[in-house]
Amino acid sequence: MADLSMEIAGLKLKNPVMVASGTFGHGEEYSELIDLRKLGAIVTKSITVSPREGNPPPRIVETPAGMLNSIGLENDGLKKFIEEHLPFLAKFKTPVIANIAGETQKEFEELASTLSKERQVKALEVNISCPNVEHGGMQFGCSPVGTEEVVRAVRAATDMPLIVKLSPNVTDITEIAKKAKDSGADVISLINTVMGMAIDAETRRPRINRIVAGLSGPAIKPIALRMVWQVAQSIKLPVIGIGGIMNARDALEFFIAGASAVQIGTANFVDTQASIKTIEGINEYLDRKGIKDIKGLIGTLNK
Ligand code: RRO
Repeated sequence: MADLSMEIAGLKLKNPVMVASGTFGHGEEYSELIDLRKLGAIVTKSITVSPREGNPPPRIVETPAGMLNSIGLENDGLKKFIEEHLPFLAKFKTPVIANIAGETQKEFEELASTLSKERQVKALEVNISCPNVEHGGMQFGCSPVGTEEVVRAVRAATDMPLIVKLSPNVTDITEIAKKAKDSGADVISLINTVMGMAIDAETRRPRINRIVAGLSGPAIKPIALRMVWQVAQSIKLPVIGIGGIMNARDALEFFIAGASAVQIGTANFVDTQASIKTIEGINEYLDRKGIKDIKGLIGTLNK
């Protein structure tokens, strides 16, 4: 078997396959369906300082080759995460990456400094790319100034590996990635969802209550792959590839494009075993190709 272990900015992973934020809750439900110990890391649903109910329904709809969501950051808040969800996740010894979302710079600081004190949290993923909220989210991640503001604040509040998750809803992704790096990011993860919408022609009503929502799934994979490649070419930071990865073959494309790890998101809703099958499929491919270490595949696009 090939070596799948990976170290990204000090974050040690037994394999480079994570489950993506927002598609795995805090692992409780999935723990009955898959062996969480086999995962490279678990990225939590975004955590906010206060609990949030999220947006009114309907807030999820299936689309050709994907889905739209407008959850609106529903979560139990920071306190409950630390008191209830984190102790549960800690039992599995799989690294926990806490995804954090603030409406303001101050909230990001509070989330980062509080979670940094938790031994079980091994890294932070800074969500500056949620498309479904009035304040914060994508507003930060779609401007170099907003990106700098948040990343600097979080960097000052933590020594943990800092992953910054970018939005694809920008003209030049490399400009935002560079700004995140210069502001203190250790790792860039991309992409969050692509803004989209769906209409029911019979009723002429939007299929999602908030009308505009975030598109994920296979439909966005070529966009994600292109952006991962561009960012990996333009800055010297590890990149985590996210966007429509359904199986090992998709994941391998991201490694070849320059990703050091991948996250499985929407695929979890289609097949609860998708992440485990992806790990197995990567192993099979490496063995078949005679590649002894996954690191030997990263950024090896034949042009
Ligand atoms: O909760 C959401 O609506 C949501 C978030 Br925080 C995000 O980062 N990306 C997304 O598609 N939905």
